[in-house]
Amino acid sequence: MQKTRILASLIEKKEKGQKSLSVLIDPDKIQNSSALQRLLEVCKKYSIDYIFIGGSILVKDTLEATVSYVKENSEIPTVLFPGSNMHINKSADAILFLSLISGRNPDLLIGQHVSAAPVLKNSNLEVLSTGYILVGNDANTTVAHVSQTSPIPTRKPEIAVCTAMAGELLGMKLIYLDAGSGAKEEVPQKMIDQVHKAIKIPLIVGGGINTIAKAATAYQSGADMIVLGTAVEKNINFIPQVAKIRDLMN
Ligand code: 1GP
Repeated sequence: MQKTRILASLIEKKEKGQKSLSVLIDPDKIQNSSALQRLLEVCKKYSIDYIFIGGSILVKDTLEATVSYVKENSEIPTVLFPGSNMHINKSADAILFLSLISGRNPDLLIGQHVSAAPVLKNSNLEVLSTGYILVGNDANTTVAHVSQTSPIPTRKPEIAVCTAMAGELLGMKLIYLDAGSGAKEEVPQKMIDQVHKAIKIPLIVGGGINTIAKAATAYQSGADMIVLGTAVEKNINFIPQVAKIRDLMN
C-alpha cells in the first residue's frame, strides 16, 4: 500500500488556500555537514514545509548520504526530486514521479518510469505523480540539455495551460512549473495565473525565484507551493524572508 500523507496534506492546504514552501537541496552543492546542519536549523526555525533533494545530474555520489543526514537531523518531510531513475533513495519520505510533459522525449515521459516502477512499488516512498513542465526561452540550460527537450516559451502561457490540463486529465496529482535551477527568468505571472485557474490539483512553481517580490508574485498568481534552491545556496537568510510571505498569505 503506497503512502498518501504528503499528497493529502497538499490537497487539504489547497482547499484551505494555504501556501507551502520547499527548499531544494542539491547534494552536489553541499559543502560539508555543518553547512547542511545550519540549513536544517533554519528550515526548522521557519517551518519549511518540505525538503526537496535532487538535481538534473548528480556528479558526486552523495544522494544517499544527504538523504540520511537530513532524515537523522530533521523532521521535515523529504521529497526526492530526481533527475533520473538512478536518483531513488528509499530512506526519503516521498518522490516526485516526474513525467516531463512539456517535452516529447519518450524516455522522460514513460521510459524511466517503467524501470523505476518495481523499485518504487517495493519501497515505502510516497509516489507523487507529477506533470513536470519546463518553462523558458533558453534551450541551453542544464535541464534542457540533459532532458533533450525544449522548454515552453514564457510568452506562450496557453501551451502551458493545455499541457497542465492534459497532465491533470491523465491522472497526475501535481503540476510543477519549473524555469530550471538558477534561471534568469522565473515562470511568468500570467502563466502561473492561467495554469492555476485551469487545474484543480496543487501547483508547484520553481526556478529563478531569488527575490521576495518574485516569491510573493508566484504565490499571489496561484502557486500552492514554491521551491527555492539557488537563492538559498547563495543566501540562507532568503528562507525567513520568503517564509514570512508564505505566513502572511496563510
Ligand atoms: C529547480 O525549481 C528548482 O528545478 C529550484 O530552482 O535553484 O532556481 O531556485 P532554483
